[in-house]
Amino acid sequence: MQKNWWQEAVVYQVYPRSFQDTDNDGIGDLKGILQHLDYVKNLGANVIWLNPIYKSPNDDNGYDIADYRDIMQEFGTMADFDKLLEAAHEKGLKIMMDLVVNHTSDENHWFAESRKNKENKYRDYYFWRDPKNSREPNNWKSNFGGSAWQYDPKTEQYYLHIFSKKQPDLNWDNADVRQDVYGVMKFWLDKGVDGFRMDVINLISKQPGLPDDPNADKSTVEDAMGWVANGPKVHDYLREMNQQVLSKYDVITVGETPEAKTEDAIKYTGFDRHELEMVFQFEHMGLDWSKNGLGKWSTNKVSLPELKEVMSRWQTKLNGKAWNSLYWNNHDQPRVVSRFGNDSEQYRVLSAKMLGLLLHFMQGTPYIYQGEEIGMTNVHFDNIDDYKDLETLNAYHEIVQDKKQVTSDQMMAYIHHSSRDNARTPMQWDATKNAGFTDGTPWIKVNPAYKQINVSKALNDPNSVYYFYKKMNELRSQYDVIVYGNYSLLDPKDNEAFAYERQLDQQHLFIVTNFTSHVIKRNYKVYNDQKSRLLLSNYDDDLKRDLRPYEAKVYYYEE
Ligand code: TEU
Repeated sequence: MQKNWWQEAVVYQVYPRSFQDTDNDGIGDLKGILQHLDYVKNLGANVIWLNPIYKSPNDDNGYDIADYRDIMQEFGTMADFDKLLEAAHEKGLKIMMDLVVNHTSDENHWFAESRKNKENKYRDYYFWRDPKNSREPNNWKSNFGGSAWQYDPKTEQYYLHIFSKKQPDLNWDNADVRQDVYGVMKFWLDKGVDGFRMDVINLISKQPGLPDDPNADKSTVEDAMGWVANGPKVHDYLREMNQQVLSKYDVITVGETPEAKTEDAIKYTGFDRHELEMVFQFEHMGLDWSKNGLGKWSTNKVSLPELKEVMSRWQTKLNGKAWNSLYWNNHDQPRVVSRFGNDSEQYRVLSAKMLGLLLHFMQGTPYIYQGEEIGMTNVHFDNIDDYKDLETLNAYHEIVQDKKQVTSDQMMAYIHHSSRDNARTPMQWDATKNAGFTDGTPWIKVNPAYKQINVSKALNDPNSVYYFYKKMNELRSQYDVIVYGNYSLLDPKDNEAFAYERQLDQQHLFIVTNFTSHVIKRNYKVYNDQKSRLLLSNYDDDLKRDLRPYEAKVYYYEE
Protein backbone atom coordinates (compact mmCIF):
# COMPACT_ATOMS: atom_id res chain seq x y z
CA MET A 1 0.00 0.00 0.00
CA GLN A 2 1.08 3.57 -0.72
CA LYS A 3 1.93 5.57 2.41
CA ASN A 4 2.62 9.30 2.21
CA TRP A 5 2.79 12.10 4.75
CA TRP A 6 -0.14 13.92 3.17
CA GLN A 7 -2.36 10.90 3.80
CA GLU A 8 -1.57 11.06 7.50
CA ALA A 9 -1.88 14.85 7.70
CA VAL A 10 -4.75 17.01 8.93
CA VAL A 11 -5.29 20.27 7.06
CA TYR A 12 -6.59 23.44 8.69
CA GLN A 13 -8.07 25.95 6.25
CA VAL A 14 -7.57 29.64 6.95
CA TYR A 15 -9.68 32.27 5.18
CA PRO A 16 -7.23 35.14 5.74
CA ARG A 17 -9.77 37.90 5.21
CA SER A 18 -11.79 36.73 8.22
CA PHE A 19 -9.18 35.16 10.50
CA GLN A 20 -7.40 37.90 12.46
CA ASP A 21 -6.94 41.60 11.76
CA THR A 22 -3.87 43.25 13.28
CA ASP A 23 -3.89 46.72 11.69
CA ASN A 24 -7.54 47.56 12.35
CA ASP A 25 -8.64 48.03 8.75
CA GLY A 26 -11.35 45.43 9.41
CA ILE A 27 -9.69 42.88 7.12
CA GLY A 28 -7.69 39.91 8.36
CA ASP A 29 -3.99 39.80 7.48
CA LEU A 30 -0.85 37.66 7.38
CA LYS A 31 0.39 39.02 10.69
CA GLY A 32 -2.88 37.85 12.17
CA ILE A 33 -2.25 34.32 10.95
CA LEU A 34 1.25 34.44 12.41
CA GLN A 35 -0.26 35.21 15.83
CA HIS A 36 -2.32 32.04 15.77
CA LEU A 37 0.13 29.44 14.48
CA ASP A 38 0.33 27.87 17.92
CA TYR A 39 -3.44 27.66 18.06
CA VAL A 40 -3.45 25.58 14.87
CA LYS A 41 -0.50 23.49 15.98
CA ASN A 42 -2.05 22.75 19.37
CA LEU A 43 -5.18 21.55 17.65
CA GLY A 44 -3.00 18.92 16.01
CA ALA A 45 -3.26 20.04 12.38
CA ASN A 46 -0.09 19.75 10.29
CA VAL A 47 -0.88 21.79 7.19
CA ILE A 48 -2.46 25.21 6.73
CA TRP A 49 -4.30 25.89 3.49
CA LEU A 50 -4.50 29.61 2.83
CA ASN A 51 -7.26 30.93 0.60
CA PRO A 52 -5.80 33.27 -2.07
CA ILE A 53 -3.50 35.94 -0.66
CA TYR A 54 -2.31 37.37 -3.98
CA LYS A 55 -2.80 40.89 -5.28
CA SER A 56 -6.44 41.19 -6.28
CA PRO A 57 -9.20 43.76 -6.79
CA ASN A 58 -11.36 41.37 -4.73
CA ASP A 59 -14.36 41.07 -6.97
CA ASP A 60 -14.51 37.48 -5.66
CA ASN A 61 -12.42 37.80 -2.48
CA GLY A 62 -9.07 37.00 -4.03
CA TYR A 63 -10.23 34.39 -6.56
CA ASP A 64 -9.57 37.09 -9.15
CA ILE A 65 -5.80 37.41 -9.19
CA ALA A 66 -4.13 40.53 -10.59
CA ASP A 67 -0.56 39.48 -9.81
CA TYR A 68 0.43 35.91 -8.97
CA ARG A 69 3.77 37.01 -7.53
CA ASP A 70 2.58 39.73 -5.19
CA ILE A 71 0.59 39.85 -1.95
CA MET A 72 -2.81 41.49 -1.54
CA GLN A 73 -2.14 44.87 0.01
CA GLU A 74 -4.74 44.45 2.74
CA PHE A 75 -3.08 41.20 3.82
CA GLY A 76 0.46 42.60 4.07
CA THR A 77 3.70 42.27 2.15
CA MET A 78 5.93 39.56 0.71
CA ALA A 79 8.17 40.05 3.74
CA ASP A 80 5.18 39.22 5.97
CA PHE A 81 4.58 36.11 3.92
CA ASP A 82 8.21 34.97 4.12
CA LYS A 83 8.09 35.45 7.86
CA LEU A 84 4.86 33.47 8.15
CA LEU A 85 6.26 30.62 6.09
CA GLU A 86 9.44 30.49 8.11
CA ALA A 87 7.60 30.59 11.44
CA ALA A 88 5.20 27.87 10.30
CA HIS A 89 8.08 25.64 9.21
CA GLU A 90 9.85 26.19 12.52
CA LYS A 91 6.76 24.87 14.26
CA GLY A 92 6.49 21.90 11.93
CA LEU A 93 3.48 23.29 10.07
CA LYS A 94 3.28 23.19 6.29
CA ILE A 95 1.70 25.87 4.14
CA MET A 96 -0.49 25.10 1.17
CA MET A 97 -1.37 27.89 -1.26
CA ASP A 98 -4.51 28.36 -3.30
CA LEU A 99 -3.70 28.19 -7.00
CA VAL A 100 -6.35 29.92 -9.11
CA VAL A 101 -5.42 29.35 -12.73
CA ASN A 102 -8.63 28.52 -14.55
CA HIS A 103 -9.04 32.28 -14.73
CA THR A 104 -7.30 35.51 -13.74
CA SER A 105 -8.58 38.92 -12.80
CA ASP A 106 -9.42 41.24 -15.69
CA GLU A 107 -6.88 43.50 -13.98
CA ASN A 108 -4.10 40.97 -14.48
CA HIS A 109 -1.31 42.18 -16.77
CA TRP A 110 -1.95 39.24 -19.14
CA PHE A 111 -5.56 40.29 -19.62
CA ALA A 112 -4.77 44.00 -19.85
CA GLU A 113 -2.45 43.16 -22.75
CA SER A 114 -4.87 40.66 -24.23
CA ARG A 115 -7.71 43.13 -24.53
CA LYS A 116 -5.60 45.80 -26.24
CA ASN A 117 -5.84 44.43 -29.78
CA LYS A 118 -6.21 41.22 -31.72
CA GLU A 119 -2.52 41.06 -32.59
CA ASN A 120 -1.27 41.28 -29.03
CA LYS A 121 0.91 38.39 -27.95
CA TYR A 122 -1.42 37.74 -25.01
CA ARG A 123 -4.62 37.80 -27.09
CA ASP A 124 -4.75 34.01 -27.24
CA TYR A 125 -4.17 33.66 -23.47
CA TYR A 126 -7.96 34.03 -23.14
CA PHE A 127 -11.01 33.03 -25.16
CA TRP A 128 -11.95 35.88 -27.52
CA ARG A 129 -14.72 35.21 -30.03
CA ASP A 130 -16.73 37.17 -32.58
CA PRO A 131 -20.41 37.74 -31.90
CA LYS A 132 -22.75 35.13 -33.36
CA ASN A 133 -25.82 36.73 -35.01
CA SER A 134 -24.98 39.90 -33.04
CA ARG A 135 -25.11 37.96 -29.80
CA GLU A 136 -22.93 35.87 -27.48
CA PRO A 137 -20.77 33.23 -29.23
CA ASN A 138 -22.56 30.38 -27.43
CA ASN A 139 -25.20 29.73 -24.76
CA TRP A 140 -22.88 29.08 -21.81
CA LYS A 141 -23.91 30.61 -18.51
CA SER A 142 -21.73 32.09 -15.81
CA ASN A 143 -21.64 30.26 -12.50
CA PHE A 144 -22.44 33.59 -10.88
CA GLY A 145 -25.45 34.37 -13.11
CA GLY A 146 -26.04 35.67 -16.64
CA SER A 147 -24.09 34.80 -19.76
CA ALA A 148 -20.51 33.50 -19.57
CA TRP A 149 -19.54 36.03 -22.26
CA GLN A 150 -18.72 39.71 -21.92
CA TYR A 151 -18.59 42.02 -24.93
CA ASP A 152 -15.58 44.30 -25.22
CA PRO A 153 -16.36 47.20 -27.60
CA LYS A 154 -12.68 48.00 -28.08
CA THR A 155 -12.07 45.01 -30.34
CA GLU A 156 -15.72 44.12 -30.92
CA GLN A 157 -15.33 40.61 -29.53
CA TYR A 158 -16.57 38.73 -26.50
CA TYR A 159 -14.38 37.06 -23.88
CA LEU A 160 -15.31 33.98 -21.85
CA HIS A 161 -15.78 34.02 -18.06
CA ILE A 162 -17.22 30.95 -16.32
CA PHE A 163 -17.26 33.01 -13.11
CA SER A 164 -17.72 36.79 -12.83
CA LYS A 165 -16.96 39.10 -15.74
CA LYS A 166 -13.91 40.20 -13.77
CA GLN A 167 -12.63 36.59 -13.94
CA PRO A 168 -11.77 35.86 -17.61
CA ASP A 169 -10.92 32.20 -18.34
CA LEU A 170 -7.38 31.33 -19.35
CA ASN A 171 -6.87 29.36 -22.55
CA TRP A 172 -4.92 26.29 -21.46
CA ASP A 173 -4.66 25.04 -25.04
CA ASN A 174 -2.03 27.74 -25.48
CA ALA A 175 1.33 26.24 -24.41
CA ASP A 176 2.63 29.65 -23.31
CA VAL A 177 -0.21 29.93 -20.80
CA ARG A 178 0.76 26.60 -19.32
CA GLN A 179 4.44 27.53 -19.13
CA ASP A 180 3.59 30.82 -17.43
CA VAL A 181 1.41 29.00 -14.88
CA TYR A 182 4.17 26.49 -14.19
CA GLY A 183 6.52 29.44 -13.71
CA VAL A 184 4.19 30.85 -11.06
CA MET A 185 4.04 27.47 -9.33
CA LYS A 186 7.83 27.17 -9.30
CA PHE A 187 8.14 30.69 -7.90
CA TRP A 188 6.13 29.67 -4.81
CA LEU A 189 7.55 26.18 -4.49
CA ASP A 190 11.08 27.56 -4.62
CA LYS A 191 10.14 29.87 -1.78
CA GLY A 192 9.35 26.72 0.16
CA VAL A 193 5.56 26.41 0.12
CA ASP A 194 4.37 22.85 0.64
CA GLY A 195 1.61 22.42 -1.89
CA PHE A 196 -1.43 23.74 -3.69
CA ARG A 197 -5.18 23.60 -3.51
CA MET A 198 -6.13 24.09 -7.15
CA ASP A 199 -9.26 26.11 -7.77
CA VAL A 200 -11.77 24.54 -10.24
CA ILE A 201 -8.85 22.76 -11.84
CA ASN A 202 -11.12 20.40 -13.78
CA LEU A 203 -12.54 23.31 -15.80
CA ILE A 204 -9.25 24.17 -17.54
CA SER A 205 -9.79 22.18 -20.73
CA LYS A 206 -12.68 23.51 -22.79
CA GLN A 207 -14.24 21.47 -25.57
CA PRO A 208 -12.83 22.33 -29.00
CA GLY A 209 -15.08 24.77 -30.82
CA LEU A 210 -16.83 25.74 -27.56
CA PRO A 211 -20.12 24.04 -28.54
CA ASP A 212 -23.50 25.09 -27.15
CA ASP A 213 -24.59 23.37 -23.93
CA PRO A 214 -27.62 21.25 -24.95
CA ASN A 215 -29.06 21.60 -21.44
CA ALA A 216 -28.41 25.29 -20.92
CA ASP A 217 -32.10 26.19 -20.89
CA LYS A 218 -33.05 23.50 -18.42
CA SER A 219 -30.09 23.94 -16.17
CA THR A 220 -29.81 26.39 -13.33
CA VAL A 221 -27.11 28.92 -12.70
CA GLU A 222 -25.37 26.41 -10.49
CA ASP A 223 -25.19 23.74 -13.16
CA ALA A 224 -23.28 26.08 -15.43
CA MET A 225 -20.05 24.22 -14.79
CA GLY A 226 -21.27 20.77 -15.82
CA TRP A 227 -20.72 21.26 -19.53
CA VAL A 228 -17.19 22.61 -19.13
CA ALA A 229 -15.98 20.25 -16.38
CA ASN A 230 -13.59 17.32 -17.01
CA GLY A 231 -12.81 18.46 -20.56
CA PRO A 232 -10.91 16.48 -23.21
CA LYS A 233 -7.34 17.53 -22.41
CA VAL A 234 -7.52 18.04 -18.66
CA HIS A 235 -5.52 14.91 -17.86
CA ASP A 236 -2.84 15.75 -20.43
CA TYR A 237 -2.38 19.15 -18.85
CA LEU A 238 -2.30 17.86 -15.29
CA ARG A 239 0.25 15.20 -16.21
CA GLU A 240 2.39 17.79 -17.92
CA MET A 241 2.13 19.99 -14.82
CA ASN A 242 3.08 17.07 -12.63
CA GLN A 243 5.99 16.08 -14.81
CA GLN A 244 7.39 19.57 -15.24
CA VAL A 245 6.70 20.94 -11.75
CA LEU A 246 5.06 18.88 -9.01
CA SER A 247 7.16 15.74 -9.36
CA LYS A 248 10.24 17.78 -8.51
CA TYR A 249 8.93 18.70 -5.04
CA ASP A 250 7.49 16.72 -2.13
CA VAL A 251 4.15 18.49 -1.92
CA ILE A 252 0.47 18.08 -1.10
CA THR A 253 -2.01 18.79 -3.90
CA VAL A 254 -5.78 18.84 -3.91
CA GLY A 255 -7.83 19.77 -6.92
CA GLU A 256 -11.21 21.39 -6.51
CA THR A 257 -13.35 19.42 -8.97
CA PRO A 258 -17.04 20.26 -9.14
CA GLU A 259 -19.00 17.70 -11.18
CA ALA A 260 -16.34 15.01 -10.73
CA LYS A 261 -17.67 11.48 -10.22
CA THR A 262 -15.64 8.71 -8.60
CA GLU A 263 -14.44 7.50 -12.03
CA ASP A 264 -13.09 11.00 -12.74
CA ALA A 265 -11.48 11.22 -9.30
CA ILE A 266 -9.65 7.95 -9.89
CA LYS A 267 -8.23 9.48 -13.05
CA TYR A 268 -7.19 12.68 -11.27
CA THR A 269 -5.76 11.07 -8.17
CA GLY A 270 -5.00 7.42 -8.98
CA PHE A 271 -1.78 6.35 -7.25
CA ASP A 272 -0.29 5.40 -10.63
CA ARG A 273 -1.55 8.45 -12.55
CA HIS A 274 0.89 11.19 -11.49
CA GLU A 275 -1.64 14.01 -11.68
CA LEU A 276 -2.98 15.17 -8.29
CA GLU A 277 -3.02 13.61 -4.83
CA MET A 278 -6.66 14.17 -4.00
CA VAL A 279 -9.70 16.15 -5.10
CA PHE A 280 -12.53 17.98 -3.40
CA GLN A 281 -15.66 16.30 -4.71
CA PHE A 282 -19.09 17.97 -4.42
CA GLU A 283 -21.65 15.17 -4.43
CA HIS A 284 -22.35 15.31 -0.69
CA MET A 285 -22.59 19.10 -0.89
CA GLY A 286 -25.37 18.91 -3.48
CA LEU A 287 -27.74 16.69 -1.51
CA ASP A 288 -29.78 19.53 -0.01
CA TRP A 289 -30.01 21.57 -3.20
CA SER A 290 -33.28 22.86 -4.64
CA LYS A 291 -35.65 20.50 -6.41
CA ASN A 292 -37.26 23.52 -8.10
CA GLY A 293 -34.47 24.60 -10.40
CA LEU A 294 -32.91 27.08 -7.99
CA GLY A 295 -29.60 25.26 -7.65
CA LYS A 296 -28.05 25.64 -4.22
CA TRP A 297 -30.81 27.97 -2.99
CA SER A 298 -33.08 25.92 -0.75
CA THR A 299 -33.86 25.14 2.88
CA ASN A 300 -33.88 21.38 2.28
CA LYS A 301 -32.65 18.97 4.89
CA VAL A 302 -30.30 16.24 3.79
CA SER A 303 -31.62 12.68 3.74
CA LEU A 304 -29.38 10.40 5.81
CA PRO A 305 -29.58 7.37 3.49
CA GLU A 306 -28.56 9.62 0.58
CA LEU A 307 -25.66 11.04 2.56
CA LYS A 308 -24.54 7.52 3.43
CA GLU A 309 -24.78 6.39 -0.16
CA VAL A 310 -22.60 9.24 -1.45
CA MET A 311 -19.99 9.12 1.32
CA SER A 312 -19.74 5.33 1.18
CA ARG A 313 -19.49 5.20 -2.59
CA TRP A 314 -16.48 7.55 -2.50
CA GLN A 315 -14.95 5.50 0.31
CA THR A 316 -15.23 2.17 -1.42
CA LYS A 317 -14.61 3.17 -5.05
CA LEU A 318 -11.36 4.98 -4.30
CA ASN A 319 -10.08 2.41 -1.79
CA GLY A 320 -6.64 1.12 -2.80
CA LYS A 321 -6.66 3.10 -6.05
CA ALA A 322 -6.80 6.77 -5.18
CA TRP A 323 -7.17 9.02 -2.17
CA ASN A 324 -10.11 10.95 -0.69
CA SER A 325 -10.23 14.38 0.86
CA LEU A 326 -12.69 14.61 3.75
CA TYR A 327 -14.56 17.86 4.27
CA TRP A 328 -17.85 19.24 5.53
CA ASN A 329 -16.93 22.88 5.37
CA ASN A 330 -14.96 25.46 3.47
CA HIS A 331 -15.29 29.12 2.53
CA ASP A 332 -18.03 28.27 -0.02
CA GLN A 333 -20.25 26.12 2.17
CA PRO A 334 -22.65 26.87 5.02
CA ARG A 335 -21.59 25.76 8.50
CA VAL A 336 -22.01 22.02 8.90
CA VAL A 337 -23.46 22.08 12.42
CA SER A 338 -26.31 24.24 11.09
CA ARG A 339 -26.63 22.20 7.90
CA PHE A 340 -26.36 18.50 8.83
CA GLY A 341 -26.42 18.86 12.62
CA ASN A 342 -28.48 20.84 15.12
CA ASP A 343 -27.28 24.31 16.11
CA SER A 344 -29.74 24.82 18.97
CA GLU A 345 -28.15 25.61 22.34
CA GLN A 346 -29.00 22.12 23.59
CA TYR A 347 -27.48 20.12 20.76
CA ARG A 348 -24.87 22.28 19.04
CA VAL A 349 -21.84 20.85 20.81
CA LEU A 350 -23.05 17.26 20.66
CA SER A 351 -23.95 17.38 16.99
CA ALA A 352 -20.78 19.23 15.99
CA LYS A 353 -18.73 16.48 17.64
CA MET A 354 -20.88 13.80 16.05
CA LEU A 355 -20.30 15.20 12.57
CA GLY A 356 -16.59 15.61 13.19
CA LEU A 357 -16.26 12.03 14.37
CA LEU A 358 -18.30 10.64 11.48
CA LEU A 359 -16.03 12.34 8.94
CA HIS A 360 -12.60 12.07 10.52
CA PHE A 361 -12.76 8.30 10.95
CA MET A 362 -13.32 7.75 7.24
CA GLN A 363 -10.46 7.05 4.83
CA GLY A 364 -8.87 10.21 3.48
CA THR A 365 -7.17 13.43 4.52
CA PRO A 366 -9.42 15.55 6.77
CA TYR A 367 -9.82 19.29 6.24
CA ILE A 368 -10.98 21.53 9.10
CA TYR A 369 -12.28 24.95 8.12
CA GLN A 370 -11.58 27.79 10.57
CA GLY A 371 -14.25 27.87 13.26
CA GLU A 372 -15.47 24.34 12.57
CA GLU A 373 -13.32 23.19 15.49
CA ILE A 374 -15.38 25.37 17.87
CA GLY A 375 -18.73 24.57 16.26
CA MET A 376 -19.36 27.93 14.59
CA THR A 377 -22.88 28.30 13.18
CA ASN A 378 -24.61 29.91 10.20
CA VAL A 379 -25.41 33.61 10.42
CA HIS A 380 -28.86 35.09 9.80
CA PHE A 381 -28.52 38.69 8.64
CA ASP A 382 -31.96 40.30 8.18
CA ASN A 383 -30.81 42.71 5.54
CA ILE A 384 -29.47 41.66 2.14
CA ASP A 385 -27.07 44.61 2.29
CA ASP A 386 -25.18 42.90 5.12
CA TYR A 387 -24.15 40.16 2.69
CA LYS A 388 -20.89 40.69 0.79
CA ASP A 389 -20.56 37.56 -1.37
CA LEU A 390 -21.12 38.29 -5.06
CA GLU A 391 -22.71 34.87 -5.63
CA THR A 392 -25.31 35.61 -2.94
CA LEU A 393 -25.97 39.16 -4.12
CA ASN A 394 -26.21 38.20 -7.79
CA ALA A 395 -28.58 35.34 -6.99
CA TYR A 396 -30.80 37.60 -4.88
CA HIS A 397 -31.09 40.10 -7.72
CA GLU A 398 -31.64 37.47 -10.37
CA ILE A 399 -34.10 35.24 -8.49
CA VAL A 400 -36.08 37.90 -6.56
CA GLN A 401 -35.85 41.07 -8.60
CA ASP A 402 -35.33 40.03 -12.22
CA LYS A 403 -37.11 36.70 -12.54
CA LYS A 404 -39.41 37.08 -9.53
CA GLN A 405 -39.19 33.34 -8.86
CA VAL A 406 -39.55 33.67 -5.09
CA THR A 407 -40.33 36.43 -2.60
CA SER A 408 -37.61 38.34 -0.84
CA ASP A 409 -38.49 36.65 2.49
CA GLN A 410 -38.23 33.22 0.92
CA MET A 411 -34.90 34.06 -0.66
CA MET A 412 -33.57 35.37 2.66
CA ALA A 413 -34.47 32.00 4.20
CA TYR A 414 -32.49 30.28 1.42
CA ILE A 415 -29.58 32.65 1.99
CA HIS A 416 -29.60 31.92 5.73
CA HIS A 417 -29.36 28.25 4.86
CA SER A 418 -26.96 28.26 1.92
CA SER A 419 -24.99 31.49 1.49
CA ARG A 420 -21.23 31.35 1.29
CA ASP A 421 -21.12 34.22 3.79
CA ASN A 422 -22.20 31.73 6.49
CA ALA A 423 -18.59 30.59 6.38
CA ARG A 424 -17.04 34.00 5.92
CA THR A 425 -18.06 35.94 9.02
CA PRO A 426 -15.03 36.69 11.22
CA MET A 427 -13.38 34.02 13.31
CA GLN A 428 -14.77 34.16 16.84
CA TRP A 429 -11.78 34.42 19.17
CA ASP A 430 -13.42 35.73 22.33
CA ALA A 431 -16.44 37.56 23.74
CA THR A 432 -15.00 41.08 23.39
CA LYS A 433 -16.10 43.56 20.72
CA ASN A 434 -16.08 42.05 17.20
CA ALA A 435 -15.23 38.66 18.70
CA GLY A 436 -11.60 39.75 19.05
CA PHE A 437 -11.23 39.76 15.26
CA THR A 438 -10.58 43.49 14.83
CA ASP A 439 -10.64 46.80 16.69
CA GLY A 440 -11.82 48.43 13.48
CA THR A 441 -15.04 47.88 11.56
CA PRO A 442 -15.09 44.31 10.22
CA TRP A 443 -15.49 44.00 6.42
CA ILE A 444 -18.46 41.74 7.12
CA LYS A 445 -20.47 41.71 10.33
CA VAL A 446 -19.56 39.30 13.10
CA ASN A 447 -22.02 36.49 13.83
CA PRO A 448 -23.90 37.66 16.98
CA ALA A 449 -23.46 34.11 18.36
CA TYR A 450 -19.84 35.00 19.20
CA LYS A 451 -20.62 35.72 22.85
CA GLN A 452 -21.50 32.05 23.36
CA ILE A 453 -19.31 30.47 20.69
CA ASN A 454 -15.67 31.52 20.73
CA VAL A 455 -12.15 30.14 21.02
CA SER A 456 -11.47 31.54 24.47
CA LYS A 457 -14.52 29.77 25.87
CA ALA A 458 -13.66 26.55 24.05
CA LEU A 459 -10.11 26.50 25.40
CA ASN A 460 -11.46 26.84 28.95
CA ASP A 461 -13.94 24.00 28.60
CA PRO A 462 -12.59 20.44 28.55
CA ASN A 463 -15.85 19.30 26.93
CA SER A 464 -15.65 21.73 24.04
CA VAL A 465 -15.76 20.82 20.37
CA TYR A 466 -12.17 22.07 20.18
CA TYR A 467 -10.80 19.41 22.54
CA PHE A 468 -12.81 16.76 20.76
CA TYR A 469 -11.18 17.68 17.44
CA LYS A 470 -7.79 17.76 19.14
CA LYS A 471 -8.40 14.27 20.50
CA MET A 472 -9.38 13.00 17.04
CA ASN A 473 -6.16 14.41 15.60
CA GLU A 474 -4.14 12.67 18.34
CA LEU A 475 -5.82 9.35 17.67
CA ARG A 476 -5.10 9.71 13.96
CA SER A 477 -1.39 9.88 14.66
CA GLN A 478 -1.60 6.75 16.87
CA TYR A 479 -3.74 4.33 14.86
CA ASP A 480 -2.85 3.39 11.30
CA VAL A 481 -6.30 1.97 10.76
CA ILE A 482 -7.80 5.48 11.00
CA VAL A 483 -5.67 6.62 8.08
CA TYR A 484 -5.34 3.54 5.93
CA GLY A 485 -8.09 1.10 6.89
CA ASN A 486 -10.71 0.04 4.37
CA TYR A 487 -14.35 0.99 4.87
CA SER A 488 -17.66 -0.80 4.96
CA LEU A 489 -21.07 0.66 5.62
CA LEU A 490 -23.68 -0.98 7.83
CA ASP A 491 -27.43 -0.67 7.36
CA PRO A 492 -27.59 1.66 4.34
CA LYS A 493 -31.34 2.26 4.79
CA ASP A 494 -31.28 3.15 8.50
CA ASN A 495 -32.39 6.79 8.43
CA GLU A 496 -31.43 7.60 12.03
CA ALA A 497 -28.05 5.98 12.64
CA PHE A 498 -24.93 6.10 10.45
CA ALA A 499 -22.60 3.21 11.28
CA TYR A 500 -19.54 1.86 9.49
CA GLU A 501 -16.48 -0.28 10.04
CA ARG A 502 -12.83 0.16 9.17
CA GLN A 503 -10.21 -2.54 8.98
CA LEU A 504 -6.46 -2.75 8.47
CA ASP A 505 -4.86 -6.15 8.99
CA GLN A 506 -5.77 -7.08 12.59
CA GLN A 507 -6.98 -3.59 13.52
CA HIS A 508 -10.69 -2.81 13.46
CA LEU A 509 -12.77 0.27 14.12
CA PHE A 510 -16.50 0.45 14.59
CA ILE A 511 -18.12 3.87 14.26
CA VAL A 512 -21.73 4.69 15.09
CA THR A 513 -23.54 8.03 15.15
CA ASN A 514 -27.11 9.04 15.97
CA PHE A 515 -28.36 11.71 13.58
CA THR A 516 -31.53 12.46 15.60
CA SER A 517 -32.41 14.44 18.72
CA HIS A 518 -34.01 11.43 20.40
CA VAL A 519 -32.85 8.13 21.85
CA ILE A 520 -32.66 5.28 19.37
CA LYS A 521 -31.97 1.63 20.16
CA ARG A 522 -29.53 -0.30 18.04
CA ASN A 523 -27.76 -3.54 18.68
CA TYR A 524 -24.38 -4.01 17.04
CA LYS A 525 -22.22 -7.06 17.29
CA VAL A 526 -19.31 -5.01 18.61
CA TYR A 527 -21.19 -4.74 21.94
CA ASN A 528 -20.75 -8.49 22.53
CA ASP A 529 -17.08 -8.46 21.69
CA GLN A 530 -14.99 -8.70 24.86
CA LYS A 531 -11.93 -7.31 23.12
CA SER A 532 -13.51 -4.09 21.91
CA ARG A 533 -12.94 -0.85 23.75
CA LEU A 534 -14.35 2.60 23.34
CA LEU A 535 -11.78 4.94 21.78
CA LEU A 536 -13.81 8.12 21.68
CA SER A 537 -17.35 9.29 22.40
CA ASN A 538 -19.19 12.57 22.79
CA TYR A 539 -20.90 11.38 26.01
CA ASP A 540 -19.25 10.61 29.38
CA ASP A 541 -20.47 7.05 29.63
CA ASP A 542 -21.57 4.28 27.28
CA LEU A 543 -25.11 2.90 27.30
CA LYS A 544 -24.27 0.61 24.39
CA ARG A 545 -27.59 -0.09 22.69
CA ASP A 546 -29.22 3.18 23.70
CA LEU A 547 -27.89 5.90 21.45
CA ARG A 548 -28.69 9.28 22.94
CA PRO A 549 -29.31 12.45 20.85
CA TYR A 550 -26.43 12.95 18.41
CA GLU A 551 -24.36 10.36 20.22
CA ALA A 552 -21.18 9.35 18.38
CA LYS A 553 -18.79 6.55 19.31
CA VAL A 554 -15.73 4.78 17.96
CA TYR A 555 -14.70 1.33 19.20
CA TYR A 556 -11.38 -0.35 18.56
CA TYR A 557 -10.50 -4.02 18.60
CA GLU A 558 -7.86 -6.35 17.24
CA GLU A 559 -8.46 -9.73 15.75
O1 TEU B 1 -15.34 27.56 -6.31
C1 TEU B 1 -15.90 26.93 -7.43
C2 TEU B 1 -17.25 26.49 -7.13
O2 TEU B 1 -17.56 25.34 -7.34
C3 TEU B 1 -18.13 27.48 -6.49
O3 TEU B 1 -18.28 28.56 -7.31
C4 TEU B 1 -19.42 26.90 -6.10
O4 TEU B 1 -20.21 26.65 -7.21
C5 TEU B 1 -20.11 27.87 -5.24
O5 TEU B 1 -19.22 28.41 -4.33
C6 TEU B 1 -21.22 27.17 -4.50
O6 TEU B 1 -21.77 28.09 -3.65
C7 TEU B 1 -14.09 28.12 -6.39
C8 TEU B 1 -13.80 28.88 -5.11
O7 TEU B 1 -13.78 28.01 -4.03
C9 TEU B 1 -14.80 29.98 -4.97
O8 TEU B 1 -14.65 30.67 -3.76
C10 TEU B 1 -14.64 30.91 -6.14
O9 TEU B 1 -15.64 31.89 -6.12
C11 TEU B 1 -14.70 30.17 -7.48
O10 TEU B 1 -13.95 28.97 -7.50
C12 TEU B 1 -14.15 31.03 -8.59
O11 TEU B 1 -12.77 31.14 -8.46
